[in-house]
Amino acid sequence: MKNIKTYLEDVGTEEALVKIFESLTEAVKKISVAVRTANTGKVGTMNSYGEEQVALDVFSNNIMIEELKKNSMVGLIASEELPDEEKIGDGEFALAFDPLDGSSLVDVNFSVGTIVGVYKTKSFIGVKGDDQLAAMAAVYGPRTTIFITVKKGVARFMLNEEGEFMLEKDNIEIGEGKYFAPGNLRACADRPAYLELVNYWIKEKYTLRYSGGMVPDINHILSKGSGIFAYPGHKDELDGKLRLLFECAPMSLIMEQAGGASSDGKIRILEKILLKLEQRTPIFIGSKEEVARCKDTLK
Ligand code: P6P
Repeated sequence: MKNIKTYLEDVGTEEALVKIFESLTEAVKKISVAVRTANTGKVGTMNSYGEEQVALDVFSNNIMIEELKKNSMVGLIASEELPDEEKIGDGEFALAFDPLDGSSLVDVNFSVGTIVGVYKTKSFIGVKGDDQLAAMAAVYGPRTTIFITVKKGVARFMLNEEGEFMLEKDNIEIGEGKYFAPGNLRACADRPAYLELVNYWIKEKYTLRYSGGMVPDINHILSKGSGIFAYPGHKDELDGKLRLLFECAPMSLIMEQAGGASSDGKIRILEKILLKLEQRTPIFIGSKEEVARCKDTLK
């Protein structure tokens, strides 16, 4: 069984990027412990979206930054929990991350995740998801697993008792199948086309797999090899809720590298140019035919 370092070297990853993943996996291990033990009380602070931060958001963000500061390959970071991008070193790599996506789900003991996109850039403004060199999505569930892509396919690793992430499956392929994760169902109230789409999946007897956590919900698609995750906008939030830089771009790179698709309903998520750090986007991500169905029904 391969660990991450062996896998990355075997697919010909540049040494500097291997070192980046060493820091990321260290951070994920520490966040995994924190999720299981730390308090989830509110800290009375707000992130730049006006969302109250819970102790775990801040704690996970600090863990990530602490690990990345030790890595000479890292230069710029941006976090969903920080108001702006920050230069933390002189390295050539820039990392954008959501350190604990779905943190509000921890106190009901649902699975949550960490999402990271890796770039080489002096600023995130103006980048697009296709510029990413790598992406990672960690899931803190009954097991701690991570999906990784360095744009040579997608592999899944599981944290073992020795604290090592071991390869479970590589060359992950997304086909077609009947799982659906219809987010923002509230939008059905003012978007008849979304109601039509959800009704299609129901009438065709698709299996519902929706937890309210983007990472575990998309992890389900990647692990089962098919399905669709949708989070459309609606009249009060035309661009939906999910962030392009911190959530949608990394997850879309992983999905496309696994042979799936990811769209905002019109264009590929990975083509969208970042105009502001907090930019949100609707997202339809998963099996190619399902993403096409979303685009056709909602256009
Ligand atoms: P809603 C979690 O808060 C999150 O950011 C994503 O992980 C998840 O897909 C989405 O929001 C869920 O949003 O509107 O269903 O609570």
